[in-house]
Amino acid sequence: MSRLKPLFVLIAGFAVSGTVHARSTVWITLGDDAYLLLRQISPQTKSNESRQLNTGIVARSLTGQSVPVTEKVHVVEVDESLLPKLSDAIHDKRRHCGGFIVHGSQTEARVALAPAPKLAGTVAPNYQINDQVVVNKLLPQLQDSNILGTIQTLSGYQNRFYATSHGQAASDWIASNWKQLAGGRSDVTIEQVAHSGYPQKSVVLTIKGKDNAAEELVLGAHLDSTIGSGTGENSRAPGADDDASGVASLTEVIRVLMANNYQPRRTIKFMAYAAEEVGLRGSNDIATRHKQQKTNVVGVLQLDMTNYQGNAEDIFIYTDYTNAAQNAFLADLIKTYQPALKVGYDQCGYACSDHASWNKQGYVASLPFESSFSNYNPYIHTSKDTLANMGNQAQHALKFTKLALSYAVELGSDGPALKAR
Ligand code: IPO
Ligand code: ZN
Repeated sequence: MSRLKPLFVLIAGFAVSGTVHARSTVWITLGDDAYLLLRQISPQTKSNESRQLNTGIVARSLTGQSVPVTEKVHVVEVDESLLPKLSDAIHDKRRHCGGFIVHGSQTEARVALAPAPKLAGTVAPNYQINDQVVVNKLLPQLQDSNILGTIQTLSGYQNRFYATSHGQAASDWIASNWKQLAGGRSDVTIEQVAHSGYPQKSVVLTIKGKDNAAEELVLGAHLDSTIGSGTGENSRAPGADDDASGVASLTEVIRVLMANNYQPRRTIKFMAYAAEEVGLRGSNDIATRHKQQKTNVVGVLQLDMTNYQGNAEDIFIYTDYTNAAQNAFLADLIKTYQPALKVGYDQCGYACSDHASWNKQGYVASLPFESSFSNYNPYIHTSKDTLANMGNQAQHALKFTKLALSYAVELGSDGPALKAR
């Protein structure tokens, strides 16, 4: 063969020797802290645009004026293969906060920089605490042993990663478990929501409201788990705290509501989101669809990590990318129904969990969390995120389970929020 190969052979050789894997890129939004980490990982990746976003926190200036706290948020087109490394860097040594959101397009990512306005005509619900009879009857029925059992089952899967067969199996198990708890009630449906681009489905249990069904409540947790970059079919990612604890906490609330045939006036949705670890994808998809359908969600509660007590305080209410009025309501619920508990406050940055998907759409959302930012479970995103490393107990998670039940009944039992005059 002459030294110079005829062109067609070269092309053929190229074609035969292996297809060129087109780099698949995705559009993400992320806070400045995470963006600087991304630049270290991939110096050639540049911000497409950025904007100072309101975090929802109001600070006091020296002259006593209230000043909104903002965070610089970027839109970036990034090679999808870099995202696990970015997630590792954000969680490494817990020095960084926040995360990133994967969007379906550049347009959707750009829209995220200007958080959607609240739905026209919707007003904050009445945060009065006036269902003590029902709540005090149900609270003692919540059992930490049941929460422990669910965490055991979910962390028993090899992993619950969004792209593996185990991740699909875990979603199927949650759906069948919630179906069993629903016991055939005609006003309760369980569905698995398919998402495009990956096999793991989110699970949604809906209790249709009696006479105020148009107003909805959402209580969520994420069902996927990860050990960061390199997670694959055979990786061991138990995710006992992150976030089997959240799913188990919600499952125990469902069990007690069903066992007592509780019928809310508002519609209540319990959601186990897929693919939170890879850019809040499941909750972003679901929250976007709710906004597109103009669904009147009056409140969202996110439980992501509820079982590792890192501080003396019991429940930390996160104040960025959440709603201040609903956060105050959570503090009231704890004071009323769990008066011995201590409450702390902290911030975790842009897109640190699924509540951010709802906040971005203009919905009221809150994140009660296991600890302060600097003291959360050091084992998450490793094969050591196990029950054993949380003392083989679910006492801490029980506090969040009680908070979630009181939230669901106090807001679920109300008639229509008074329309703005
Ligand atoms: C997470 C959430 C808030 C805080 I403060 C620290 C850590 C966990 C979240 N980033 C995650 O990985 N959820 O799966
Ligand atoms: Zn996580």
